Amino acid sequence: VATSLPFVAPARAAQPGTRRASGGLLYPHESVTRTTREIGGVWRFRTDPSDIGEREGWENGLAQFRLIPVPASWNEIFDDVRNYTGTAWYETYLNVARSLKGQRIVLRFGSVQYAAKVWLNGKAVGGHVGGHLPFVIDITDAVLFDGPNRLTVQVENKLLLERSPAVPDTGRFAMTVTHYPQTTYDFFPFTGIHRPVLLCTMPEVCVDDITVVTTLSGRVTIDVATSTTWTGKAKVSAGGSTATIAIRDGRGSGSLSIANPRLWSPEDPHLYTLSVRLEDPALLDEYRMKIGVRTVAVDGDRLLLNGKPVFLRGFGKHEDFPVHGRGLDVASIVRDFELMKWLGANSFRTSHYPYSDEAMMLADELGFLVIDESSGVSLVFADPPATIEARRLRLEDEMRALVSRDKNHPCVILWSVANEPQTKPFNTHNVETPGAVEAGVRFFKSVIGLTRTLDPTRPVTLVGHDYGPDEWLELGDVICANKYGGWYYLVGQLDKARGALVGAINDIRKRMPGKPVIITEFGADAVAGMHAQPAEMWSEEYQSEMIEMYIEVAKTFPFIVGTHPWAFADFRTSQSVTRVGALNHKGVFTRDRRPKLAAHTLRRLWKTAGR
Ligand code: GCB
Repeated sequence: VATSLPFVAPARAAQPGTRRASGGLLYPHESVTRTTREIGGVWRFRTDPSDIGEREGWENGLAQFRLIPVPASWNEIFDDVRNYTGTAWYETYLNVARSLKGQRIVLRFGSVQYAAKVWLNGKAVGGHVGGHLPFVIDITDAVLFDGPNRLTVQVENKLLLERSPAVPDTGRFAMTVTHYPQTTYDFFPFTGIHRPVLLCTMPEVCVDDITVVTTLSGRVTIDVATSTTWTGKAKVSAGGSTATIAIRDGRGSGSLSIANPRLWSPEDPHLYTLSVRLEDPALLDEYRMKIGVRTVAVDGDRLLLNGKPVFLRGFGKHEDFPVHGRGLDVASIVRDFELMKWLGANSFRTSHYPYSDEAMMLADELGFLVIDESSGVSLVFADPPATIEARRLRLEDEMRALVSRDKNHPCVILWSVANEPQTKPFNTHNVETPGAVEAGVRFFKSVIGLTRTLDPTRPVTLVGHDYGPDEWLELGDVICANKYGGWYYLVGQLDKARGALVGAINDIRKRMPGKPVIITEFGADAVAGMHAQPAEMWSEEYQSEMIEMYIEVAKTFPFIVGTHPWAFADFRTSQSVTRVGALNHKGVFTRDRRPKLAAHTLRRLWKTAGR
């Protein structure tokens, strides 16, 4: 499949030695020196299935279009593009106030799935490849102050082998296609501008990146990078404590001490406001963000928050909402957190890709512990070495961006670099590929090693099958395993599944001793309203009994530090013979967030026993 190459064409040439490309993906909070405005609402939209738009100059104005909401997935909005993941164009017009002249002006896209090219007034200003994480484009020199600016975004989401998530080449996969659209992962390949597009202004010399590390005594270490190779002083303050950090050539480090800190935890998610002010001596820039004082560590087979063992009750989720698709829906996110609180959950995993800034900020505020996962899903180590290598480079880039964006969130307690990597091709589940295990070991050693270097303060994991391979699972600090006995095997036999589960857990322990274990997935599909006595597959009773059984068994093993039923809510996936209504029905809530029997069961278990 032909695809256009990514390009990054900065509108403003970097001034050698003074200005550097924005490395930080910090959320662009407003302050007395900064503004942030959402360029949302209804945009113009046109599909480009034959990729003729660039040749025809669609960046100079869309001749034909229909109207589309931003953010949202186009697949949930228009029937004719329900399964379309190719190229499409978005266009909107914006005015920029003259009073902002002299400021640095950037566009920050929260997530465009999958590749984006951006024009302002017909001029290429930048682009990005990879969904789920933000990118920033400097448009200072491209903005017009005397009339509307035309903003054009080309979005393209071809399902390709080397992308993340990866889709196997159709030649190999077509023989056994069971999913339409063709994906090997079990969620719908939603497409569009999925998160807010922000127009942000800030002073030319401004805070570009901050890294905060806290200790239990209240010491807050702060690394600051500025947008230019500036030398001067940064005043930092939080929790009534202040300090001055010397910035030399755009970088500086220092610390402050918060006396008697109120530690961040699910029970008391206390946040302090950190302010970083660049002064010359007049105020140049102020950046403010919320921080939590807390530590996380793995000690033997325990997971520690603030030095005390913690148990994760929660879910694997999806960013998947009726009508919005994967598009940001703040009301639904707040509702989801409310429902998780109602159940007594204290955590979730961002399966199977990084979630929105907005979700992460709410998790900080509401005290959810987050396993922050990359989009490394469907990694197959039977693929050609060149493909595997391309994926490694891509995933490492993603981890750099993910850590850059999320490193200061107290909610993030564990990085997950992948979900269920495979040794075998998807269409030949019984064929072992020689060298696949070793290829995976090299791959994960590299990705996990890099992640530990990027963030030495948090443990790292990869989420695998309980059957391994062990060589991969044991590379992480925590063993995360997904288990489906009683559903995909031992079909309909909960009694046997219980015995198998006990055996499997003992086995994991024997094979990979001394590490904490989280069961990151288990569950059964239940079509809401389907009932059976005795419990049978697809009924609410079967799902409820299965989830209760897994939780009861897991409780008896002290080295299990978390159980995450799969999934929080039903979610869209490709059409297949196993997915009724193109939905995965393993949600304990329906897609429109009505509780199934299992939700009430979880509430009883989690509210009373706490595990
Ligand atoms: C898994 C995957 C998840 C699927 C789930 C299922 O192991 O990690 O993405 O949705 O199984 O329901 O089959």
